[in-house]
Amino acid sequence: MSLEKTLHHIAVDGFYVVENVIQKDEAHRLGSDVWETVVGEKTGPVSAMKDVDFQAGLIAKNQSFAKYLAHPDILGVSQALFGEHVRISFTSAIINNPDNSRGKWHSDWPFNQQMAGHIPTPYPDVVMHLTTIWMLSPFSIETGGTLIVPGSHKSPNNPTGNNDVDPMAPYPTEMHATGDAGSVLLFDSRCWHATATNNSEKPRVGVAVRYAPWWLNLDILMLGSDERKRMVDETGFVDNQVPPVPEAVFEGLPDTVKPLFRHWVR
Ligand SMILES: O=C(O)CCC(=O)C(=O)O
Repeated sequence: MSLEKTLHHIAVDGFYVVENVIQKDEAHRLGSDVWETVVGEKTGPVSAMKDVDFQAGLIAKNQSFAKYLAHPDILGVSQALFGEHVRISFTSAIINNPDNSRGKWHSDWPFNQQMAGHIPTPYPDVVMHLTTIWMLSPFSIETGGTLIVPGSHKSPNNPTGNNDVDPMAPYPTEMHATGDAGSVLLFDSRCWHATATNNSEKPRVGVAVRYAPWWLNLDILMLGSDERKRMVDETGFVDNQVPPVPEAVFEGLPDTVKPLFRHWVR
């Protein structure tokens, strides 16, 4: 894979799938491990979406995939976009169970206009956050590979912001991001995307890892931060919440990965 090719596709199409980041059998093993962590510990509804199991801050509970987060094909792209001092903002397990419902078109934080912490529209045409979805089981049309609208990252708004696009309706140019287990979908977080229906008989296991430049304020995501008190607790608006990384978990991370999480240790 060439870094230039990935950067080219992210700039022009808004997304790209890098294959074989994790060896296929190992990716399947990690997928089972993540499934065990998320579904095995389930104590009640964990996602607003029917038949999607979700775990925010997965890294605090499961570190099996941690060493790959500094893989040069992925971290190299983040650093080319944001510079050396890149940080990870989210590690979310997303398990789409068979027959889950299709989700709404949205752009990720901080471009989702329904979250308290969002960049107001119209957005400047700048990459400010990189979403990666790690395929720990095959992503195909049948299993519900992420739906994406190519080129939508160039739009100054998205369907969370009343842009006259029905968030639930199929979009004419939509496509599925597909790849074998071990592939990684990368996209500019402005890119419109949605959960697809898993029409297979097995869970589709993904881990969404987002990379942020050092200058993007992530504190609203942290319970107890002043930004969260000011913008969420005191206003009644909502936003994602990312659990902290415990000190002991941080100490056990590979040295190449520690810099990506040290801002999140509590
Ligand atoms: O699971 C997917 O394919 C999409 C997940 C998604 O929309 C998100 O994490 O924002």
